[in-house]
Amino acid sequence: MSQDRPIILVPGKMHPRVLERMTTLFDVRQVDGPDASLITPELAAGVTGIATVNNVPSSLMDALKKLEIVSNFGVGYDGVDAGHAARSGIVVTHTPDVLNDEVADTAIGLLINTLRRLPAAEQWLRDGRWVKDGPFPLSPLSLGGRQVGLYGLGRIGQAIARRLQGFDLDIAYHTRSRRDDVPYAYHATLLALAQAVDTLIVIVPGSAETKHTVNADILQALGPDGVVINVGRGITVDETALIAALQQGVIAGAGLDVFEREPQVPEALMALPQVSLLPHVASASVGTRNKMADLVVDNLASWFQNGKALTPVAETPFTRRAR
Ligand code: NAP
Ligand code: 8YV
Repeated sequence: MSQDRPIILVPGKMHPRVLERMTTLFDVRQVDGPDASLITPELAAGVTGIATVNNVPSSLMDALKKLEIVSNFGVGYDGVDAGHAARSGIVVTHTPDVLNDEVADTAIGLLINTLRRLPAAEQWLRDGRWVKDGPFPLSPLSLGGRQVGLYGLGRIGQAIARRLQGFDLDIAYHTRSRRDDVPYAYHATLLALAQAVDTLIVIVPGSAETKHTVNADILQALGPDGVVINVGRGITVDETALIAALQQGVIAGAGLDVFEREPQVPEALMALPQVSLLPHVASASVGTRNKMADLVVDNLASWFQNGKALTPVAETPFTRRAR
């Protein structure tokens, strides 16, 4: 083991560019998962940083006596116990902004796919049904004239809203704090937003506060033309209530990139033709994932070289000296 290089633990899978770049800067150690029982005495005494894909429980932090920094691959860090990190003087970093455009573009694509059933139309063509059976059935829904509500209007929510403006759609939003820098209608509650719109785009973080907030009442409020698009976190939408609402025609459709128990997707959702499903790919282009990978490594490098993380999460704003 090198005495000079910080020891960075990778507990589980990691983007290859992160591993490749880290190898030139750090002493990199890999274990199968974020399990404290996998930590040897040597790791416990030596590891000062972690690179993770959104999975570091407090037990792993506690097992690493010299841990200073957790660098998360992803802007959402609901799988990292940032509260515990803050109390323990450990900085947590994430990858904001570099993925805004990719995720916003995917949200718009998923919205249109859901409304116009374009994946099913392509499958119709590929299956030879255009030749055999004639034109694909008309889509019951379209984008024009929709009232769109954004649940979340942060970095990505605003990028989605800017794109929606290009479609001449009415845009409203719900967040805890009203923004004074946007022209969209604000609703102080999610229910008020759902009553005012027919299309709800979910782009809030997954948290105890947002868990299952898109529930039966919210779906009822969206109404029979209602469509839910979720590109935030699966936990925010009550999947059981969503399936029931779709089966019973309480709402008209849903487009989901994220799920409650990934990679498991309920059979009942897959059986519904008015649903468009993606395997958590909103940021998943080579270029955007490379930018995220670089930010994971740059945060670690900046912390150990300059004592300051580039993009710490709000809970852990401290520098290396003041922690
Ligand atoms: P952000 O800039 O922090 O924005 C979060 C927004 O959610 C803010 O407008 C915030 O406003 C609002 N919010 C947070 N908690 C809320 C609550 N309890 N009730 C109502 N509004 C709430 O985050 P971002 O960069 O836009 O990313 C948002 C999330 O998208 C990430 O945390 C991640 O989970 C998800 N994401 C998913 C993918 C994917 O691959 N599908 C990719 C990237 C990100 P207030 O603080 O004023 O409430
Ligand atoms: C993740 C995401 O990076 O950034 C987020 O919050 O959800 C994605 O971009 C992806 O889940 C990593 O595999």
